Amino acid sequence: MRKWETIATYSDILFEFCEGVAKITINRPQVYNAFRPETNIQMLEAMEICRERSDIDVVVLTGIGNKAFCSGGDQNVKGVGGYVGEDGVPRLNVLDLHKRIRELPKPVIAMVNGYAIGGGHVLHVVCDLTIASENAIFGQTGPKVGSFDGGFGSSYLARHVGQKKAREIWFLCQQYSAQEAMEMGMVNKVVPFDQLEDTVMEWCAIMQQRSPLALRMIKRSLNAELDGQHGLMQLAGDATLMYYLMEEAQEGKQAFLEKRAPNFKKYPKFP
Ligand code: 1HA
Repeated sequence: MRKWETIATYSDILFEFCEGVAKITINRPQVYNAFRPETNIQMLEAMEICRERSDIDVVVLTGIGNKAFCSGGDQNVKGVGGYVGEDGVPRLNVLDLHKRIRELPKPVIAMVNGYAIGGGHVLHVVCDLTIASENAIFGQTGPKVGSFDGGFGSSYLARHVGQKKAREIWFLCQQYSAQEAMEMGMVNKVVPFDQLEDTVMEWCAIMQQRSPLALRMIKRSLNAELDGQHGLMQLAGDATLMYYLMEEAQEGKQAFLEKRAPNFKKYPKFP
């Protein structure tokens, strides 16, 4: 039996840790795990903790129960200009979460346990990997309910399934089985519901044996191809990080502090 320890307690999510894996579970079963602004604020905070804690190798995003991963924005609080939080302010702050998932220098797996619909579908799309249970159902609803996500929810989706299929998904707003979603290329693996978490944890354990810096650079590189200057900035930031780990960079700082000219000649130049 796997023992999940609570990392922090929130009203809308569970945030737990086990064997180097952090699990963020949307915990709003009464609305099929739809999110409201507070849900996103809490997920953003949890993601920041995942970034900072070096004992967290992989992050898993899921929904509570066996009905829904996430059904998108909570239609009960959809106001004019966004989803209205307890502070009365309308927000579209799930977009901040998309950026955070992509920027996290660690793999993020969507563990899709039921409906991934609307903004909930976009959430699995932005994760690095998606493992779904056989009962999972995928689809967009925007044009049916008065919304659209022209960001990662469409352009990145098209990278997974191709332009024609992405247009079909958005224009028709139909639902797709887990098997269909896998055949389209937006799901990595489909398993029976009772094997979902075990499979996700097996994939996490495999990635935990890989070089974390190599995984980080691969994630950054795959993002950079699509994310323009922002993606290049993230990749370049990690190049700087690696340079700082080298003696050659230390020599520059050391020479400055010792008020002498730096001697960079002693370091190898590769062809
Ligand atoms: O497009 C964006 C954004 C774009 C740009 C920037 C930011 C964005 C942020 C968000 C979004 C969006 O997410 S738009 C799309 C919003 N979501 C939806 O349109 C999905 C609405 N839900 C459904 O289509 C269906 O409920 C379902 C396909 C997920 C499940 O259908 P089913 O099995 O028939 O169950 P159903 O009875 O409809 O739902 C179960 C319960 O969950 C219902 O509550 P109950 O009557 O039992 O009290 C239902 O009202 C509730 N529920 C489901 N989804 C939502 C919801 N309540 C509020 N909001 C929901 N999204």
